[in-house]
Amino acid sequence: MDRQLSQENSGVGSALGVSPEWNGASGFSSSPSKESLTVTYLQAADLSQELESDALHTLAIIDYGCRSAFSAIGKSLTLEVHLPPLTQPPFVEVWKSSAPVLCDRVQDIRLAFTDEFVFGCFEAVEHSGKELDELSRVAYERIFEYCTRSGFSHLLRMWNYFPAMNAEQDGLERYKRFCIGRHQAFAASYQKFASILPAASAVGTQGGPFQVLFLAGKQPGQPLENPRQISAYEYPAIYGPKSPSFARATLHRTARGGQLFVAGTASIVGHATQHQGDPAKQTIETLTNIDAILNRGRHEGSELWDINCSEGLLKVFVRNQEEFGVVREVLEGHELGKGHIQYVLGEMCRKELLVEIEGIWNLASLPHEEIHN
Ligand code: 3EB
Repeated sequence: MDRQLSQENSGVGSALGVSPEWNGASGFSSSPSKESLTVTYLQAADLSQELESDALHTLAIIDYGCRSAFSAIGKSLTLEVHLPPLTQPPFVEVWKSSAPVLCDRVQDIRLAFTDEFVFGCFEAVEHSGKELDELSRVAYERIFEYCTRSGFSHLLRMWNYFPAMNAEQDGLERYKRFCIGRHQAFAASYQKFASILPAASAVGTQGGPFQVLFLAGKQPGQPLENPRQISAYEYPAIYGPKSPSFARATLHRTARGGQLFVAGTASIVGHATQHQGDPAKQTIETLTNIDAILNRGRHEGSELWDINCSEGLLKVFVRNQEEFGVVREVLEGHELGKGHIQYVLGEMCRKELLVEIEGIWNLASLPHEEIHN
């Protein structure tokens, strides 16, 4: 059995977000969210028991291809993403809030929301004849429109999933078309949008619809960049006609401290792919990039944040099933590999990239004298 899942079973630190040491340290420069969010990985078989036994309210349940029967639930957003888990038994990802949840549907967006947060998913089956730049522009425009009208104005995290990411569509790679549409929507809706971009992941699925998942809130998050990497929104045009619109991480403050949402991170330094053909070295480079982002997070703003790198919730996207073992071995030998980890099969946006890792880390506010570097 998978090591992380057996930890879940024994109830050891299964929830990310509620930690007894966090007792509402304050001193935020902008209003923190009052609710807390928690994210966990569960075995699908344990889902119903876990949901009943918990005082928290379930916002969203994301099923990575194990097709468990969710029909009984209905009080939260349930999503199926076609990224096959690489370990058994299959897992589901559960987002919870301390506040009650309601569900809704607006055009092609399914939603679950609380007073302060919304988790949503734009979903559309692709039709031949309609190019991906058009579909991604429409998806982003609808999401922005919903967020503006509903008052959940601040995007905190986004995930983009669609099949055949590296295949060409009318002479241009589908990922590049996706980036064009997303860029058009951001540019049309927000002036100087770099300062409001959320952390994101973009991963090629094994089939299924085009999906854009999003978490938005009533309070803004703080976008962070990685000093080892050029901001994706400033990538040169060799990677596509329009640059990818996302931040390397979003720092989100809550009454308990907060969370750092780290975007899909790969073996890229500056803007160049490193270690072509070497999954082990790509994994190490990716972890070095994540370490650099966590260090940025620790010193963000006037606050000093305590982030325990070995307590993250990580999702690892692996391009080739046969390289999964190598990727896992490297990660498990690293401090970041002590967190809760799930591995899924997925395609990265550049053909040379073999692995991408995203994660969520809790933040606790530290008094200034506790920082030594
Ligand atoms: C990169 O750093 C790797 O287009 O939304 C990672 C996360 C990547 C998100 C996106 C792309 C995206 O450029 C690829």
